[in-house]
Amino acid sequence: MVRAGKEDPELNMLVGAPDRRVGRRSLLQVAGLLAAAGVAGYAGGTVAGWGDDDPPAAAPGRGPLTTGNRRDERLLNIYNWSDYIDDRTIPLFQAVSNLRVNYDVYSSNEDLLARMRAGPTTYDIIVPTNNFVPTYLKLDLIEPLNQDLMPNLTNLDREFVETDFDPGNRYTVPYQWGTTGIGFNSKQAGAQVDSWAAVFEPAAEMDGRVTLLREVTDLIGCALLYLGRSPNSIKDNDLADVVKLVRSIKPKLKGFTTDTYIDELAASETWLAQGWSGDVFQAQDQNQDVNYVIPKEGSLRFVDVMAVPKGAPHPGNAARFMNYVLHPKVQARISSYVSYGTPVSLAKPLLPKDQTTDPAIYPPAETKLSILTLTGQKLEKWQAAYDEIVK
Ligand code: N2P
Repeated sequence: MVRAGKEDPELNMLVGAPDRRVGRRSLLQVAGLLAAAGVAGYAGGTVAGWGDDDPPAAAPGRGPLTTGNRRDERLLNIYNWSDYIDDRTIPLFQAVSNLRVNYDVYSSNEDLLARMRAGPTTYDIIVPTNNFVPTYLKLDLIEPLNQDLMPNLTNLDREFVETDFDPGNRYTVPYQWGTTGIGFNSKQAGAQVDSWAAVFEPAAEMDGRVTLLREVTDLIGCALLYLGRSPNSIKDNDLADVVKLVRSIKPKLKGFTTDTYIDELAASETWLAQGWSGDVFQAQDQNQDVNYVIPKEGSLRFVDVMAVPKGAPHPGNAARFMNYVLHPKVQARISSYVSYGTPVSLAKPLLPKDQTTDPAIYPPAETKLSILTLTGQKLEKWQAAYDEIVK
C-alpha cells in the first residue's frame, strides 16, 4: 500500500529510483549504479549476494584508517532479513561513508542462530528478533556496541531504549518493528477474515492455499493464542495441543515459509498466509486484493535489532552503519519502503500519512499484542514442538 512519497534529494543524490525489492532472489546489485555515479572508494564487483560463504576481499588501501575495527578494511558485511530494506540505503551509505558494503539475507531466526553457532563469522551486523537476544547473550554470540560512534542513539524512542532484553542498547539497536497477523486475498478468502481460525482450521475451499510461518515463535505463539492459552505457555499439554492442531492441518497447507509468501500472495497463489505486517503490505503494493489483519484472539509484536557478532572484523564500521540507520531521514526511507514500524518517532513526519495513521502498521494501545522472549526451557520446548510439527 505504501511507497516512499516525495523523497529528500540529498538522500537520492547519487542513484536514480530503482524500485526493486531486496528479496531472497534479488539481492542488491548496485555495483553498476555506484560505478556510474563515481562513488569514491568503490572497488568494483558485486555489492551483495556473494554466492559463497566468504565475503570478497576488501577494497585495498583507500582513504584513512577506520577506527574501531579489528581488520583495517573499509568494508562492512551485513546479514539481514530478506525483503527488509529499500535499495537506496546501502548505495547511499557507501557514498557517504566511503565504505564498501556486502549485503546478504536470511529468512528465519533459526537459520541465523544456527549460522552464528556454527563458528566465527565474517558478518559485522546481524538482525535477530528481540525474542532471541537473551539466547545470543547467553551463548556469548554478540558483543557490546561502540556507542561513542552512535550519537544518533538519542533519536530512539524511549520504549526501544528501556527494553527488558537490552536496557540502554548496550548490545542491540532497533531496526524496525512489526506484528504477526494474517495476509489474505479478499477475493478468494472473503473480506471477513478476523480470526486465527482462518489459518489454523482453514475451510476446505482453502486447501493448498494457506501458508504458515517457518519460525518457532510465531508458529507456536499464535497457535497458543488461537487455542486460548497463554502465548508464553511451556505446559506440556498446551504444546501437545498445538502440535496436534498444526499437524492435523498439514495436508491442507501449501507449506511453511518466511520468504516466499510476499510473492505468493501478490500472485494470488496463496490466499491466506500467516505473515509479518510489512511483508503483507509489500504484497499489497503489487496486488490490491491482499489485506492484513491482526486476529481478534490477539497476536505478537516484535522488534528486529541490529547487533555485532562476537569478534566481527569491522565493529567500528558496524557502529557507523547503525548510526546512519538511526537518522530520521534514513528511518523514513526504510520504513516507507518496507511498511514496518520505525523505532524513531522523529521519522514519522517524513513518512506517508497513510502509513503513520494505519492501525495495522501502528496498532492502537488496545490491540492485544504480546512481546515474547525465548529462553532456556521455553526455547527448548518450543523448538521441540516446532520440530515435531514440521518434520
Ligand atoms: C522481513 C521480515 C522481518 C520480520 N521480511 C521478522 N522478524
